[in-house]
Amino acid sequence: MYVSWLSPPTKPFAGFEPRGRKIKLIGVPMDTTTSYKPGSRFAPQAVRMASDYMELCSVFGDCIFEREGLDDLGNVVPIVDSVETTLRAVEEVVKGIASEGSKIITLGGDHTVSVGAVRGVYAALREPLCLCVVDAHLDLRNELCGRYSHATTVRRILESVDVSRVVWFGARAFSEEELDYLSSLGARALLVKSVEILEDPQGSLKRVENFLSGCQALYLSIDIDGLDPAYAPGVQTPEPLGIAPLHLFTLVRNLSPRVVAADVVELAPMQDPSGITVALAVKLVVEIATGMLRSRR
Ligand SMILES: [Mn+2]
Repeated sequence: MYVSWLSPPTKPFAGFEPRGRKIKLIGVPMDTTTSYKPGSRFAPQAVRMASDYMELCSVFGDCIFEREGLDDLGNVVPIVDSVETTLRAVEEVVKGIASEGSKIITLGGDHTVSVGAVRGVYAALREPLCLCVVDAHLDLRNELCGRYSHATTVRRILESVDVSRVVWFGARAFSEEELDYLSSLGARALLVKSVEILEDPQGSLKRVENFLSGCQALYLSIDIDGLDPAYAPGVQTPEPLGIAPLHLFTLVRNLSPRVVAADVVELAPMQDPSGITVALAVKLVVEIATGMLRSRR
């Protein structure tokens, strides 16, 4: 049983103890594959703590999540000397949850945790996935401080999972190696750069919707550094010229009814003394869950 990998939360998200709801939340407090500022291991507990002090209706005014909530199942405990073992644990837990027909929200941890989570969803659903990645970075390097790091996340996913379409939303930190790899993906990849979103938000959101319109199962991975550091300073690898919360929340509202699983990663509470980035992460969970509860799937 996948539950054996989990340690129960001392303080569940918004007080939601498990009782057979449609959405399951798990935390993965792993930041050992971070190259710059660590600290995302503290994100799951920081988000749970802040959730006690925030409203649970969507910013667009929908209160279904306040009524229905989610099951907070606690954390996957990382194995500090083996990223692969930790990722296998995440994969087993997420696979178990998805096999039961539940939706999943994973709180990182650094972006590497998404590799386990996407593999788990794919193993359970056995159908091609579409992937939408909100991130300042492409995370397409073949190696950075090793094969598994927060800069190789999407490459490892694409190597091991049948992803029929992949979108990057808000990217602005590129290397030539990554752009070459992205080009090699051809028509199944769409890059919507941060500067394009800032110049034309509506047109950019429309491009994503059109590109993903045929997707049945969608995985949404939100690296919180996709937002501008002015709004979200509490991240492990800040990059200037990012998108605004409105762009992200509108994207989430558009996509989340078709999202089978999502994650929020790279949040570093120690870089966030005022708590504004943690508050944004709480609202993201609310917005994603609201859309999932509105889904017919
Ligand atoms: Mn990332």
